[in-house]
Amino acid sequence: MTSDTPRLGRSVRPAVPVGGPHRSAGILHLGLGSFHRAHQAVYTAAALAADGVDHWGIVGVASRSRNVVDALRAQDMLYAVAEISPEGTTLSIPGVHTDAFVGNDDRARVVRTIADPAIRIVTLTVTENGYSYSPSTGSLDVTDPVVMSDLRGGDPQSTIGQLARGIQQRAAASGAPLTVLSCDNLAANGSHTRRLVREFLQSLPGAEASEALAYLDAHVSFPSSMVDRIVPATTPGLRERVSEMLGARDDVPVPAEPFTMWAIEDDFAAGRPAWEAGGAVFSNEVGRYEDMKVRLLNGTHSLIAYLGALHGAETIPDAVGMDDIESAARVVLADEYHPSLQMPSGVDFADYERDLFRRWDNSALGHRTTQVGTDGSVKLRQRIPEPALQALEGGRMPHMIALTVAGYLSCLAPLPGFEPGRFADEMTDAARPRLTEISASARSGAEVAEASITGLQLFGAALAERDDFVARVGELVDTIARDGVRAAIGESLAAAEAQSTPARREVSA
Ligand code: CS2
Repeated sequence: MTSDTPRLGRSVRPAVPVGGPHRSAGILHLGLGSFHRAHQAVYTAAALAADGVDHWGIVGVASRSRNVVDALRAQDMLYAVAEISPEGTTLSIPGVHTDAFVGNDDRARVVRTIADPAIRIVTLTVTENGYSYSPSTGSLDVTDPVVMSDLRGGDPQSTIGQLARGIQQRAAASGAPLTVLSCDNLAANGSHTRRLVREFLQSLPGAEASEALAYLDAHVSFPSSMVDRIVPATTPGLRERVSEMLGARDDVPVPAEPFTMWAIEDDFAAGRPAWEAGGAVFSNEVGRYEDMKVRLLNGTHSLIAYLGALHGAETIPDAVGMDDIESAARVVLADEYHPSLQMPSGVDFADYERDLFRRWDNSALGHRTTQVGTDGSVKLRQRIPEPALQALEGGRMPHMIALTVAGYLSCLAPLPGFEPGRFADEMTDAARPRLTEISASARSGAEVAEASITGLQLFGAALAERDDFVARVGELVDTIARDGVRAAIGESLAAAEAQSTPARREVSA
């Protein structure tokens, strides 16, 4: 790229075809991060190209950061998606966004846009962290200062507050039907979002919200969806490479793996784009898709990330390339996550597993262990409690899930004297300050496990009561600090093997 390379825009002709332009926006998207731009935007581009109807452009809202918004505006709302595999990189430019703004800078506009009858779908990728719910109860966290302030009035800052206030305004103005579509890795993300918005409205004083509640129940649908595509963070190197390939400067390209999947409940109150044109599956088994993905992919991903970081692995392919981590990943996936779920009809476990290992092996993608390990307190809350509890109730210790939690705690709440390394140090997490406090005074793994799993109920109330699980995690935290992560993996694999029934051992032999 040279200094006279033109900026990407509709008047320059980049080396790949450009979608759109689309003028009307039927969709408001909250959470203009990389995932949305490499997933939903790509499906929307395929839908619009297939049916040629121009009423589903997307207005994107970034919660705080100006970077993406400013760059998109300077590039006529265009950016490239770089599909990266060891075989090479291919680019596409979805071109489906009609506008973008920063929600925190104009909170009233977020509410107003949700109320605008021209908007018929509000989609969300605000991360597991963005739903303002209490991990121990699953209900709206009314003790969160942001939620408290949003409930008092004024322009709301939380996503749930914005949805509730927007729905309230919409009910009072047009009363036009609306769909709210969560695209985050939360189990039952549709009904979960509905519940939180309802709880917000119900917490308003007096009869302020009764009209909105009636409207919500009658005219707003909350389909669940399962989203899947590995999207690492954008690096300066990628910017340079994409700009060279395009012959135009793109400041905000997004990298993504070739694989992509979207399963959606077909419950749209006011129509939808033909996302199936991009390969989306409309299904009444979305719950099964979600459990499959959140446990098999995300749950195992967490194990790979924490053990990998402790092993000094910078990327997921580096981590899963280590024999003992690969074995641990295979055991957690097949013996602890798989038995906890029912696969969706037509999806074969062996094929899905094979695909996962191929995807994690994609060394060209540069997906970092730090990125997957970030926000573990909210992510693990979605991934581990159900399968762990099911195993425990069946009389089996989920050794590899316990090892995942021990890995997480060793990264975020290391015992005094234990150095988890820089990839762990770089993981950010809302629970970090509380975990740091715990680790500062802890004398044993048991104390760390007890204070976090039982005391903070980091993984919900039910797991907090499983003393056997808490004790096992504590032992593994000690082993990691004393003998290293290799020893803990070896010990866990041996314990898992010893626990498997003779029949099972015969089958796998
Ligand atoms: C990952 C996910 O960061 C994480 O926790 O497990 O972001 C994962 O890459 C995506 O869910 C894949 O669809």
